[in-house]
Amino acid sequence: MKNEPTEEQLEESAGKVAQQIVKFTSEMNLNAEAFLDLIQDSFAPIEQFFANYTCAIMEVETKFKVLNEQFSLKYDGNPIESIHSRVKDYDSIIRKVVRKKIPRNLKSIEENINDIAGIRVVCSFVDDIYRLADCLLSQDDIILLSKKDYIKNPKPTGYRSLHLIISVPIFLENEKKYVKVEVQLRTIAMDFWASLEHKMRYKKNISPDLLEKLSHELSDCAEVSASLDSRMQNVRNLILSDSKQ
Ligand code: 0O2
Repeated sequence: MKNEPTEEQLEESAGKVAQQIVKFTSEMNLNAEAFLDLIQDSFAPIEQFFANYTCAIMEVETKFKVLNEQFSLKYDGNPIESIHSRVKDYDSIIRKVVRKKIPRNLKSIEENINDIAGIRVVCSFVDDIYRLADCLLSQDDIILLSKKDYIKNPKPTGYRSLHLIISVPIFLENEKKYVKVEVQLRTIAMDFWASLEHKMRYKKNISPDLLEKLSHELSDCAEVSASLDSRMQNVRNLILSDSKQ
């Protein structure tokens, strides 16, 4: 484990940064106020960058909430159990930039990273996932950029979900801007599996042997949970067809 820096080391680093700032401001002939303005101006595009994704999440979340309300009138109950959203944090973006060897500027990050805005929609039944996805994609302001169906084609790990990368317009003070959002749609059972698997994958100090065994076990659990989804869907279909008679 990396050692935490001591108080003295932190003080020494802070001193060095302060010296650099003094050197920079005197070379550029900046007073303190001009320096603070410069910092603020440099952060403004980054703040706007993150704000755009927050707005896009609000747009898409509202669309799902409207669909949920509408479906509950037409069908039996609400199709959406929960919605979780997040804007990827700065550190995770930087890690992805390094891993994918993406040029380090905002334009390239915007173009190459698709999951800065992420929304996870957890549904009761598999049918609801496809119905909601179809309704969302039929809206005329939504552009579908890519679709990965890990329900029909699960990942080797056993992971199941429907992934959509969409582009959605947000209306800012003086412009309309399209922003990318990753939507993951899954059932409660798929979410249960993915959440636990995600937690365990990041557990450290697991021996390669145990890891191999666990990945088989987890993939098996995913099969069991998919079969549960399919049985619950059948039960629901029987109830629906009975109530139509
Ligand atoms: P986090 O912390 O959830 O955001 P990408 O790496 O995203 O550019 P790719 O391969 O197109 O490229 O992405 P993919 O595989 O379609 O989707 C990635 C996301 O799906 C992951 O995000 C996870 O949220 C989820 N996911 C994919 N495979 C698995 C899996 O085997 N187990 C679990 N638990 N989740 C999975 P991140 O960025 O990895 O993580």
